Amino acid sequence: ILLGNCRRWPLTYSQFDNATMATSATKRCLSTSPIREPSVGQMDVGSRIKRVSIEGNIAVGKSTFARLLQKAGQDWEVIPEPVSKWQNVEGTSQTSASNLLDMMYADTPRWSYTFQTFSLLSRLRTQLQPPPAQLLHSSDTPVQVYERSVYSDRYIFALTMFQLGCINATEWAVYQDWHSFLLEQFGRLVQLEGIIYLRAPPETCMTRLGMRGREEEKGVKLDYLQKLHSQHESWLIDKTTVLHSEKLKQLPVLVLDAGVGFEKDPKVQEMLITQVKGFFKSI
Ligand code: UDP
Ligand code: D5M
Ligand code: MG
Repeated sequence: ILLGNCRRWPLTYSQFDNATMATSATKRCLSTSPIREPSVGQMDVGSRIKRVSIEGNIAVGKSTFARLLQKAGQDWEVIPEPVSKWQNVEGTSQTSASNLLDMMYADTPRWSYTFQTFSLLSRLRTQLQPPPAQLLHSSDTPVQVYERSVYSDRYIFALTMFQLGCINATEWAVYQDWHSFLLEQFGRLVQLEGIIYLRAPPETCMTRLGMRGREEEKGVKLDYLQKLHSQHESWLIDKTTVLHSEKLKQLPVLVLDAGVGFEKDPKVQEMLITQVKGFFKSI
């Protein structure tokens, strides 16, 4: 309702938007195999590796920036958001596949809570995967960079859906209970060392969203992007969002100006990548 009301079915399912992102990381985050228990060796590796998420509004340019970052070095692995998994939820022997992203935008109050359960599951699965051996061999200071995180799920989207009335009070209470429980259980395996915040005016994001033309997002309104922008500002700039963990409050945040178009400007790209490299060293 708040995001538009457009039922379209069936859809063609798009894959990740660029073949360069179809790395082993992509394959691992799309995998439906069960979460592997980390071995003692992996726990040691876990303490050497740094984890960072790229946060920002819809269509601000996270995936574009992630691709540039991946091309700029070997010391990090960039892991895209599993959007295609949300667009193609595997069916069972009795049911066919479905597009949960489309369902969520078409009937937001009905599907928001379900979307949050699946989104968190897929992000947890991604964040729990051990780094590829190649990354550990090629770098003394390896970094895993995620497009969004289990934290933006909760403090940006789920919270916004609750505030807009698309998740009711009971769903919100249940969500927070199991979100906190899961993060307590997985502890430092999913903890981040830093956040990169790609920041741009919601109007710029709206223009970029239109240019990208993702079918499911056709009904998204500027109001929604403005609300998500305020939510990012409260969490990452003003620090007024009530968070479940003190450690999360203290996380270093690198704010990058994504309002300046960087996609086709090598100078701006270089400036942004230099800031990121400095940030990786500092955390
Ligand atoms: N884009 C742009 N200028 C930029 C960065 C991105 O025009 O400096 C475009 C990009 O080509 C895409 C759209 O903005 O069509 C959204 O980018 P992306 O998918 O990277 O955004 P995300 O949703 O991942 O933040
Ligand atoms: O984000 C991909 C798309 O998925 C975009 O339409 C926002 C939506 N998204 C991502 N996570 C969530 C949660 N947790 N709830 C609701 N909607 C979500 P993009 O910014 O294009 O990379
Ligand atoms: Mg993206």
